[in-house]
Parts: sequence; structure tokens; C-alpha cells
Amino acid sequence: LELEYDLRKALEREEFELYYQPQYDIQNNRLIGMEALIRWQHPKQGMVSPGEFIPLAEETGLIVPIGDWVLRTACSQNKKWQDEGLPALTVSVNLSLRQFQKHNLIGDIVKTLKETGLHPRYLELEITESMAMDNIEQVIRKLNELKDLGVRISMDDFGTGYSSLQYLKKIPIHKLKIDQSFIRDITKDPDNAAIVSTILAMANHLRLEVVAEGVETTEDLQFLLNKECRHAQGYFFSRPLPKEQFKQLIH
Ligand code: G
Ligand code: G
Ligand code: MN
Ligand code: NA
Repeated sequence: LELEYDLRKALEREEFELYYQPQYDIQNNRLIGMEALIRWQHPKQGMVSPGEFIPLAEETGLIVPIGDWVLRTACSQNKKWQDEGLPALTVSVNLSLRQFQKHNLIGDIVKTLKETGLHPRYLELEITESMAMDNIEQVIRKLNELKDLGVRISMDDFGTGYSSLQYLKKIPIHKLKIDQSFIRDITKDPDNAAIVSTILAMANHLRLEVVAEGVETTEDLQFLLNKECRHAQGYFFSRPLPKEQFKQLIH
């Protein structure tokens, strides 16, 4: 309850910060983008993980103003880096269920892009399978509107939900992010190796891009290179970094 009270205050007290984790094109050794990940610097408890407060924010509806803040901050930071002459990168923003279901989602995004001046092609929205499961026709309509805006859509934590292949064929997205649980021990766990190979082959047929998440070792990377996986993200390259450090990395 106290945490809820503090969460209500956190926005106005400016206790949130975005960290950025780089994403690479591993076939060309090129930085292509970054995922924005929220951090909460609690005045007494120190860093509270989003795993802890995002569910609470969802329950209480606080995710709506917090999500707006994340979107605005990520877009405006990305535009600022571009204006400073840094290479143009795509910023990925995690959407929560409530945000995705908001009636005015499209309007909010149009407004944020306009106000920050970020070109839509440099914004990617991450949704999860479970978010996109019910009312599929409506979800498809919404995703098409986003696609028409020119923003990119990726399916986060792919493989942990229950989406059918039929569904994957119908849903208008650009990219799958293979969940890190499948990348773990990929060179030692034959099941994981098989799952990842299958996802890569399927994505290739469906013309979907793929990002492997949670790449931690050079062996993981080598496996993915051999399987012609294009994009990757994980501690092997970098942990999520505060904006100043991320800028050092990219400039
Ligand atoms: O950064 P970390 O691994 O601690 O993130 C834990 C979880 O919190 C992940 O599932 C991640 O997707 C989620 N998360 C991080 N930042 C945001 C955010 O800005 N919005 C939402 N909705 N989820 C986030
Ligand atoms: O649900 P989502 O994929 O958005 O969550 C991303 C989470 O994964 C973040 O909390 C981020 O800090 C974490 N993460 C990113 N790279 C790695 C990695 O290589 N290993 C592990 N264990 N976690 C990672
Ligand atoms: Mn994510
Ligand atoms: Na993920």
C-alpha cells in the first residue's frame, strides 16, 4: 500500500529514469537500436525493479501516465541524439496491456511523435502475445493503424505465450523477439537449440525480422550467427545503461 502511494508520487517527484540497452545487427556488426527500460529510484528503497512495480502500475491504472512518460521520454531522447549528430537508431518501447487497450493509443502516439519531432520509423512498440490475444480482429485493426503511421511493431517474449501459427500469420507485426529463456544455455540445451532454430526458420518464411534476447556469451552469439539470426540484444553486448553512458557507447 505504501509502495502504491509512493508510485503515485513518483512521476511528479521525477524518480523515474529510462535505461537503454543496445540492439545489434550481428551479421554486419552494426548497432541498430535500443530498448528503453524504465527504472525507479525510490527515495528509501533504492532501485525498484520494473518487474515489481509495473504489475502494480497495471493494477492501479498508474501505468497510463507512466507509460505516457516512457513514450515521450524515449522519443524525445532519441530525437535529441539524432539532432546531436549521432547515428539514427530505432528506440523500442514496451507497451503494457492497459496502454495497448487505450482507445486513444493511436492519437497519443501521433501527438508524441509530433511534439518530439521523432520520425515514426525510429519508434518501435513492443507488445506481447497475451496482450494481442483477445478480440483478434480489433487487435489487427489497431496494429494496422500503427503500421500505417510508420511505427514498427515487435512481439516481445516470443514463445512464452500461446499464439498459434495461424494467428502469427494474420497479425501485422514486423519483428519477433525470441524470449531470453530460449537463448539461455542454447549451446548446451538441445531443446532450446531446436526451438530457436525453428523460430528462425518460421520467421524467415513469414518474412518477420527476429531479435534474440538475453545473449550473454560468445557461444550464444556464435550459435545465432550460424543460424543466420540477424539481430541480438543481451549482456554479452551491454546491460541496459543510463542515458549518459549509452551516449558514450554510441557516439
Ligand atoms: O529491465 P528489466 O529486465 O528489469 O525489466 C523487467 C520487466 O519490466 C520486463 O518484462 C520489461 O519488459 C518490463 N519493462 C521495463 N520497462 C518497461 C516500460 O517502460 N513499460 C512497460 N510496460 N514494461 C517495462
Ligand atoms: O520483457 P522484456 O524482454 O522487455 O525484458 C527485458 C529484460 O531482460 C530487462 O529487464 C533486461 O534488463 C533483461 N535483460 C536484457 N539482457 C539480458 C541478458 O542478457 N540476460 C538476462 N538475464 N537479462 C537480460
Ligand atoms: Mn521488451
Ligand atoms: Na522479452
